Amino acid sequence: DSPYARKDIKSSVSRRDSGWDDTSVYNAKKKNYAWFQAPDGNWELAKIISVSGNESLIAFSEAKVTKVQSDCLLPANPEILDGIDDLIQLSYLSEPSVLYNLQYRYERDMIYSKAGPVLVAINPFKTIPLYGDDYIEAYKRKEIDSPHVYAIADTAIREMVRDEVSQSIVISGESGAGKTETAKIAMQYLAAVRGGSGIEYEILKTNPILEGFGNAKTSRNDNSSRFGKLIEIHFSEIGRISGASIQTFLLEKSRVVQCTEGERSYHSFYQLCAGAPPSLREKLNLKSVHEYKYLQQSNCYKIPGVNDAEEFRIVVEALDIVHVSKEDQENVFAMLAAVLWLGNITFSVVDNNNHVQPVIDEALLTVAKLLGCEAEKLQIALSTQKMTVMDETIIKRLNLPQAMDSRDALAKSIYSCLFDWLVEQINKSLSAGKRQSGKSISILDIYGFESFDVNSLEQFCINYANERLQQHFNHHLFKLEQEEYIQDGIDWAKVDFEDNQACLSLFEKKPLGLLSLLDEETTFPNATDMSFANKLKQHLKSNPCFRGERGKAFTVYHYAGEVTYDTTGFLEKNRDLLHLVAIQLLSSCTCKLPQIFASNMLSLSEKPAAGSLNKSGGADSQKLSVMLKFKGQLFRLMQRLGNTRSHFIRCIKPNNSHASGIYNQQLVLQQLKCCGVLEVVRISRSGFPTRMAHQKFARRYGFLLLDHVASQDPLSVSVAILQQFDILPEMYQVGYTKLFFRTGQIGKLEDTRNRTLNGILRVQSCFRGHKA
Ligand code: AOV
Ligand code: MG
Repeated sequence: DSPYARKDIKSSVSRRDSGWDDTSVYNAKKKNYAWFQAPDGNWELAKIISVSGNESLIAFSEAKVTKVQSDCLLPANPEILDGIDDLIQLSYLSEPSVLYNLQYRYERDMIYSKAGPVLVAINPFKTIPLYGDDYIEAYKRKEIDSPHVYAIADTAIREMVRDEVSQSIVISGESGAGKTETAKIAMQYLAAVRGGSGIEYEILKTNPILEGFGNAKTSRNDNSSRFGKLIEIHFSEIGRISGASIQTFLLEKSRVVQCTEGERSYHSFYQLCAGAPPSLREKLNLKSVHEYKYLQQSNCYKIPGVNDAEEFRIVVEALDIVHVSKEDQENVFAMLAAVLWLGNITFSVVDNNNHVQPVIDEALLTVAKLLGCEAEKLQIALSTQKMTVMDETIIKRLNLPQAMDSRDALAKSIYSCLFDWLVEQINKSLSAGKRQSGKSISILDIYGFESFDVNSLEQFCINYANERLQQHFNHHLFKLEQEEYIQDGIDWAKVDFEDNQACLSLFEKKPLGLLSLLDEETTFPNATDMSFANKLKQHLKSNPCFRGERGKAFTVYHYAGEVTYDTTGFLEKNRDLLHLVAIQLLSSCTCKLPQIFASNMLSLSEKPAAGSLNKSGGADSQKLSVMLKFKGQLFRLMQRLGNTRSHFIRCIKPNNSHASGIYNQQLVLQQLKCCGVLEVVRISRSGFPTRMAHQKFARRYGFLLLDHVASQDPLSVSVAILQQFDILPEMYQVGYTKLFFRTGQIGKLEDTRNRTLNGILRVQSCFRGHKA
């Protein structure tokens, strides 16, 4: 009974541009304020001065008065709703009202808001006083109920204990939106409220390690995570943290050997060079960051406000805490140094066919020493390739570009194996307490949807993952909404929402989906990026989610928008081959880590299909393609999430300059669309999003009743109000505890209430004026 097999969800690939249908075109006569969209796309609040025919005279300020078509205006919400906690409670749901509400809150440092069940978090880019023990305590005791990561974590704990169901907190958003910080804030809450055994301290200390080895400065975030992460926190029978496990996804390997101007490679390299004590420097023959070619190419060595030496100390301390021995720590640093020195290895031409060999110099000798192998073997591994042709092994010599590739491939492999090994060590340490209740809370911090000028295999994988997560999001929220209606005993009218199944099928269909075609082409010896692109166009041209482009490109219509992928390098990246000679080299090393890496790589290798070695044109180590491996990980992830109750946090980046106090409407709007927030609000709108307890409703509007109501019980008063105001039966539902309204209904009541109150006040002040 897979949650992905639901049939009652409308399958559609149409994408609404705005996220709203336009049934609520504004009848300008009735309201004082409305939203007007300026030519630059930004929405502005305007006061309506007069309306004649289809034209309205509106004022933005005393000095700026304009005549516009009335149907260009959208209704503004009554002031009582300014900065309301939950977007769903807005009477008029529209893009401008959502944007305005979030901005209103953001400007007051209320960075968290709800969109129904989803928490929206806007990155403040400054320290705000919303965290720490006092806040944790207040949320724990439910003394505060404004939206917060703490509130989400608290709900997760309560529901886990109450319903004995594992929970998950799924955090998404684009680069720099605040996912990793949000994940840490959630972890802090869990540790503070449910700690006790000490293991929670270890869990928190995994952050500096993972960030040191897996984060880097990019143009969009000084501390950008270059991997996805799921941390599962286990609880004991009595609801205390008993251990944890971490799963990582798709570390960006290419950064180790190349990165663009102004960015940095992984923090770990700079930390080591800046912070290693003299004895270690000597052992590893460590130089300053400026001397390593891999680090030189981006011409960026420092991050403002970050002290790499101090960070090194923090990472070492964290490694101590998760029980990585001093000896192993030294092994880890030796691998970092080996990678840096590998980048400095140069080659010289040795024959008339342009074959090359590494120069025997400080770089080569240091790498050999750090790995624990003979310099000569390293030379061979970097300049030859073994091939099997017709059951015969042939040694092929490499030219300069090939040799440089093999050197870089070795550096990338060592680094990614090191990362995986560290995660494994952390997991060993964290699982010491072994879970007891079998219940857990998982926190997912994974890269959001990406669309750049040039999109490659990395974006292809990331966006595919997001497509899967979006489906989980849709199905989950749909179910939650349904449950709330059923719980309060009201009619459940099916809501219709966009499903991204068609796009997922484009990826996953066998044998003619994007993933299958990619893997098939990857194993063909003579395939090129061009032949791959042509194959896609040939088989998928009639798929509504696909469009072939000129040359080597193709476009996918993702739920979050169109992305054009450039297939250049797709096949090579997907193969991700490390030559057998290199693996053999590592396994022959005397140092511990290279040996472990080699055996891990070999066990990952799949036995090639019969004969495929002959065809593989030099590929001498066949293993699972990057895409296949990722797909497997993703399926296991979705399965795990499927067994939990999910809570969603959508992080939003308010501007691209990492500055506090700047709110760029268009940027926020685009992200709200991408992460499905607008869609959640829209779904709720097609249901009954405004909810008010009978009591509150009776209290708030009861005084407007013209006729006396016999019974004073809240339900009778409520029904009388509904009748007096002619609220149509299809506009509301009466539940056991609450009244459920369609959007806009409370707005009407609220307007009448305000007018009446203003009237009363006027009468009172007249009266007072008279007396005086
Ligand atoms: P990301 O995880 O979403 O990006 P981060 O969590 O690294 O983004 O946040 C980026 C930066 O924003 C942080 O380094 C902080 O300076 C700031 N920030 C985020 N959240 C808060 C907060 N609640 N309070 C104060 N500052 C905050 V990436 O990993 O790049 O996708 O791959
Ligand atoms: Mg991050």
